[in-house]
Amino acid sequence: MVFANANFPTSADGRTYHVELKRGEAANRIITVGDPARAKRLAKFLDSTPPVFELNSHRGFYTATGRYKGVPVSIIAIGMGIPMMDFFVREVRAVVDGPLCIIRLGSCGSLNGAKPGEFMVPTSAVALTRNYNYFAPGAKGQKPYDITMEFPADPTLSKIVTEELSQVFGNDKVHNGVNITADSFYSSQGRMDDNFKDDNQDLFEVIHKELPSAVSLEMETFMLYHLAHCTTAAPLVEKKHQQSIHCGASMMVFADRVTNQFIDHSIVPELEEKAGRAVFEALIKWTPDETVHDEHGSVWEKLH
Ligand code: R1P
Ligand code: URA
Repeated sequence: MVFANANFPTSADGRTYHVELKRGEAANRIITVGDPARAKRLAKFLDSTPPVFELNSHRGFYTATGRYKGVPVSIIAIGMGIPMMDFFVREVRAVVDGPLCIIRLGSCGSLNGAKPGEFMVPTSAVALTRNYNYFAPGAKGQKPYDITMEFPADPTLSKIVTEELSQVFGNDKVHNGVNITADSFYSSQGRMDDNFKDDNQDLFEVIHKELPSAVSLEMETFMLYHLAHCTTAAPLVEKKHQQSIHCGASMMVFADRVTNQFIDHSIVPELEEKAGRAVFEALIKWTPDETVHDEHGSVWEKLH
């Protein structure tokens, strides 16, 4: 395939380089997940008409677009880590007109005593990254890990997601607070690994001291909140410097990092389905205040 424009590679028919979506294949409302199996589980809840559009990109992104209770939505599985969130948000932003509402349904570790099977809805997120310079030959006077400042979720969206999950699972099972997005499942989440020099034995103490309101650890939410904060006007909007991405996140607790308990994976499919329904309900409650992508010629167009 030939891609024009090294700055933002795009194929002749308008597909982006990694996510491979073109205009009319991603809706303004999106649920993003890590695991493609989770995405396929949620895609089953889409209306039967129009038929669900599915696309597997050569770089491992999976998209399903259709309607949920008549409202156009996409589910996009991105895999794991900060760069995958960056690819997804930028490439989808490039092919959708109007504002975007993106809600992540992920998994995480808890720091606040929340048990496996409970939920986090982070009101803000920081990134916690390995300071590579600290580990360089001859390096001195550095800290092994860095923590960024907080970037907020859309407060209205977080409230709706919290309410919808609470209705299904109960108020006491849904937690709000600051999420930490780490650049490793291992070193920068404080997991010990004798095969590497990680110098992370006191990482939880540092977190408790510098960020006492931290409740969860995972690997993508910060980048979603950060890019939403940094986005400029939507392509159809004339005003400049106006954020065009509204974002929120919800994560199932898979690991209790206080007691070291890990989720029994046999309960995950049902948990994901119930949570998925709740997140769909939140997503369709979002009301855009600007024109959304034209349905004419899109994969969610209702052909009569
Ligand atoms: C690690 O196991 C993965 O699980 C979490 C982390 O953020 C990371 O991507 O989220 P997902 O279940 O959405 O992938
Ligand atoms: N995902 C993470 O990134 N960390 C955990 O502990 C569990 C899920």
